[in-house]
Amino acid sequence: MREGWEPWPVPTAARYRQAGLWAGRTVGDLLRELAASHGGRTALVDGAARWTYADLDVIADRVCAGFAARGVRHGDRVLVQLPNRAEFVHLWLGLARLGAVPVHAMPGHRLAEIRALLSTAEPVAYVVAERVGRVNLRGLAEQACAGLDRPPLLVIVGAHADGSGAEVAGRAGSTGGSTVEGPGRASDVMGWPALLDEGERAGPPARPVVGGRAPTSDDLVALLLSGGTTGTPKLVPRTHDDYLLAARSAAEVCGFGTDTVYLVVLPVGFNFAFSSPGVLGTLVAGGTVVLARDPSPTTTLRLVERERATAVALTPPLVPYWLDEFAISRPDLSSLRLLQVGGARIPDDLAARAEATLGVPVQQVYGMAEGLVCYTQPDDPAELRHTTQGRPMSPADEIVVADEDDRPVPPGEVGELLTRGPCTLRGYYRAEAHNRFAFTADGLLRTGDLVRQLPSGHLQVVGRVKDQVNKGGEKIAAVEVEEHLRAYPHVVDAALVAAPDPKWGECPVAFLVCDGPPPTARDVAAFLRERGLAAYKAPERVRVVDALPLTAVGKVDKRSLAATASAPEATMTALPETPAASVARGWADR
Ligand code: J2J
Repeated sequence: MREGWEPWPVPTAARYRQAGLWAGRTVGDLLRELAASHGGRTALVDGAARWTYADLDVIADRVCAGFAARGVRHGDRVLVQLPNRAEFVHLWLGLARLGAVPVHAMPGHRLAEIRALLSTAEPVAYVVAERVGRVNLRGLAEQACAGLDRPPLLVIVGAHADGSGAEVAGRAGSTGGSTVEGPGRASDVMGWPALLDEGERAGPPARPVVGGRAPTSDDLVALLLSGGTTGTPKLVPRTHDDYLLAARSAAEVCGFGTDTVYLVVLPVGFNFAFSSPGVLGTLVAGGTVVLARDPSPTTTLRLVERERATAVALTPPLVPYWLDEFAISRPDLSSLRLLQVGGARIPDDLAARAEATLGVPVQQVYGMAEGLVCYTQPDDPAELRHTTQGRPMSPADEIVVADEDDRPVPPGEVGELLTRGPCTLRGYYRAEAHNRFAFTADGLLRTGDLVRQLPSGHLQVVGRVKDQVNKGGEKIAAVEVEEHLRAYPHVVDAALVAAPDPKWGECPVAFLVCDGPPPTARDVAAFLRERGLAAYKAPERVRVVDALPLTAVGKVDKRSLAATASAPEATMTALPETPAASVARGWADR
């Protein structure tokens, strides 16, 4: 056990190294090599600004030295909440060089999620955008950190297109520093440009260490947010070795090279957009990453044309919007060679329609922050491309389709996917109790996904055993929302289930047991927002029931709830009388 996380068993790690899967290189080393071999090539584009590989190498040094000057050390965590802008990539590469570990928060996260991340990861710094759209993220960050015993250094990335953060530096004087008063200790605040200036003054780090050591390839390079099924978000530890393998294998599988131009439409901190092959896979291959600040189809299709993008990744709900926009504006997509779709299952007919309309092969990507990622191939037969979610990217990925006793089901039958491999974690970060049932005794991860494997090896994701709603790629842990719902006045009990939804694939529906006036969906959304929950987690509909139905073993029977979740409101006065429902009523009446 390393600090807070479980590495692979020593013989397994040795096997991965011997096989050359883990290359023994850090991201910092790789960036130096890339700067030497592709120095003058464009690596990153954000709006009108461009950075070469040589530029990125210099900036990574500066970021590394800037944080080191502020006392951030190897192994320290840094919470990151930034939209799609160049600073995310600069920061990530700089932290990798220092050996400090970015924790990927999403721009849509609010007080509840951020507080949970602060408490689990105990970051020493929190890099946050001044605002995203109309949301004041800086205010949120200050509020989240108020009262902490050891508040992190707040580093604010300004709202300006050039990232200058003028208002922060202006307010804070020449050093760019200030403090925020809270009930606990005060947070130090500085602007991103001031951090870079400090880094530049300190000079390139001969050894990027302050009392620590330089990172090695078996150290953590990032903590990713798991889709999760629990009340508190779980963090996935990724090492330099395993994350670079994921990016490299993905780049190979997807045919990425120096001529690749990858357009980032999904949030850059999402594992799909960052490493499948995403940002990291494009950089590993020596290609160009283009960040779309705005995910609207109008902007992104124009960017494909302007930057001659060759690959892009979308979640299923975005695809129809792309097709509509394409029909209207007819952009030139002749550069595009790959349209990746993943995060949730794309309807088979939509995958076929997207290919036919855009004239670009659709690649289905079924992956998880935990590590395993599967891809279909452009030269797979159409049937497999449109109806399956692909094959694991590395032959070293072990998969078992298992029954409830962890035994393999007969070929072609549906079971839970269990997996183990050179990119797949062996334990969530600081989550010992959870780890005991999230893995089998042999260290296989229980993915919670119900799959079927075809003779070709391709997987079809047909359902889920985990208690989660997948709203078009955004994962909602039912337990987390239910805890908040139970705090609503007069709500005695609550269950959140997935209902089919034409736009999102699934949407959350809440079943509430009330002992007073029941709330509407609108009341509930406002309440959850006040409690600091991200907006996408609010239930689309609220159903009021006398009691929650229970299964034979006394668990809430979510299956029977899901079956009624999309029924019209008028028919919902009572649930169908199942034996479990009557048991529930009996229990509730006691
Ligand atoms: C059905 N369900 C899918 C798909 C993910 C690449 C792509 C996606 C993610 C991701 C990722 C699905 N069809 N094509 O990290 O690197 C559901 C499954 C899975 C969960 C993981 C990547 N693609 N899913 O979505 O950690 O239920 O990662 O277990 O956010 O999303 O969610 P997450």
